[in-house]
Amino acid sequence: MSASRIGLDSLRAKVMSAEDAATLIDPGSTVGMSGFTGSGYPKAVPMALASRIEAEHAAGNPFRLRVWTGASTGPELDGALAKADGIEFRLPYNSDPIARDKINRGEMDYFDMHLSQVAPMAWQGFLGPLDTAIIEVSGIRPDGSLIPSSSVGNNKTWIDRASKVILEVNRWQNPALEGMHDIYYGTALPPNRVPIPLVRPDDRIGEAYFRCDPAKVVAVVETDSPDRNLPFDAPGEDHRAIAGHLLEFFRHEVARGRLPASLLPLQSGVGNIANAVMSGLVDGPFDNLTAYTEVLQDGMLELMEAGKLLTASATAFSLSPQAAAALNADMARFRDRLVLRPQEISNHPEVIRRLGCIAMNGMIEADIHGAVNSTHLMGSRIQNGIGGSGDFARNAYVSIFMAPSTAKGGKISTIVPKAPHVDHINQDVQILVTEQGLADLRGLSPRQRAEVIIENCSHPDYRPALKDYLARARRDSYGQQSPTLLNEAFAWHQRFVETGDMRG
Ligand code: 0RQ
Repeated sequence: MSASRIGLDSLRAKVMSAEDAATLIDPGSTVGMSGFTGSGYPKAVPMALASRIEAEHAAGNPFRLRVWTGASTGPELDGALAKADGIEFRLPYNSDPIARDKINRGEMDYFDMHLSQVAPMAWQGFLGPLDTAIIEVSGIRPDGSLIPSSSVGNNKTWIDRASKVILEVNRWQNPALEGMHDIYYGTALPPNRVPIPLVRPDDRIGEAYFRCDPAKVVAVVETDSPDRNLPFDAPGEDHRAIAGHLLEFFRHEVARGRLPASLLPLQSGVGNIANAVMSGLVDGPFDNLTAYTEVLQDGMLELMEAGKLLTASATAFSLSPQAAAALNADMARFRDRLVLRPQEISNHPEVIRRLGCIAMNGMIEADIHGAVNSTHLMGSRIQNGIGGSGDFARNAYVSIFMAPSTAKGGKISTIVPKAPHVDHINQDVQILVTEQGLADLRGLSPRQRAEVIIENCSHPDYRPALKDYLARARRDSYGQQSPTLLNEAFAWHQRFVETGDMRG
């Protein structure tokens, strides 16, 4: 690789192999990694670290780490370290299957937290000291400042808080990313906090680079490795139906004067439904859209290409290989319309509330009173984590959750009598959407909500049983604010655990 990506001589002198850099990390230490939904994560040092950990374990030496990230990363990080049994504790969001398995077997502790709260909690000292930051960047400037790569996440905080810093300079990242980032250095601890001066999604309030004291950098590793860009499935019939209901809802809200014709800044979760909604907007009647969100997926770039989306702010890209190639080929044109920020700002409750975001997130299940579970299967097994869904849901102008009405080939209803795990209380859930229809829960009591959710959102295979449950709960429940039959509330989940099917 050309040396031009490392513009500071004193850091060029610290270039070494990933294997040598991995020896600088002590067993039991806390490591803050870059990376957010498969982009911008370090790709070489974690793999070398995993090999070292395996060798230490083979020699009978314990070696496990506490790992902090932005959100999910890639198989070369979470997968490799979890496989080596090298992670004893992890935060804040994981979607790696090997790590998920370890967590669900009780072999790894996982602190699942709101993404906006990670950096403040680290600064407040609530998470303990941070020993080493391992950060992917796309370049080092002559003054030692760092050009971020395809995600920002918590990198600013890890670089500031860590005792030592290891940099991976990834030549695969497009040099034209330079200038797209907005790194805000104005946050503080109470009682010294001031308003975040961001009033439009595309406002730039910070700097294009990370500040970094070169004296803290103990190693620089050069890489040329792609982000883990996975293709999206083509939207299925259910996904298209959900998108259709949502677009109809937006039309209705605009017609009633409750949303402007260009809507409000969109936040869209990860996954196929979110992508299908974005694709639906391409053909929809809404123009001059904006996005204030966490990750930029293919659908957002399509909307931009179609001239519908003016600007978008996020903390990371999460693109298919085709979309990444299209972006890379045309980065200069996109650069002025895209902003990547630290996740404490992309997900900041104050900013989300001020902008009036339209939050659209996936869910595992909702109960008939409108509480939503985004994280746990059958009440106990983690799927991914709450991610940014809570940051956005509570503070949005409209908070929408969506899922197909059944999972696992119809053996699971995603509308249930009671959610055995709740991430979003009913006050944070305003709209529920399945392929069956949309339930507008704003202004409804729990008793009214139950009727609308069952009628509009549940699958016909489960609707009679839900109606029967509700009728009996209205007759026999201890109270009538949120009618519940305690001895039956989780019976469907129990049946699934025992028989593999919620249906009786
Ligand atoms: O299982 O993988 O074994 O087939 O859960 O479900 O249908 O693929 O849905 O990819 O949209 O994910 C809530 C997990 C939905 C996601 C969740 C099973 C199902 C499948 C995945 P398999 P799908 P999606 C900003 C917003 C939290 C974070 C968030 C998520 C697997 O949206 O992680 O919102 N959200 N962040 O079969 C048992 C049920 C089930 C079920 C689905 N009721 N019971 N299993 N499944 N429903 C972005 C970030 O924060 C980064």
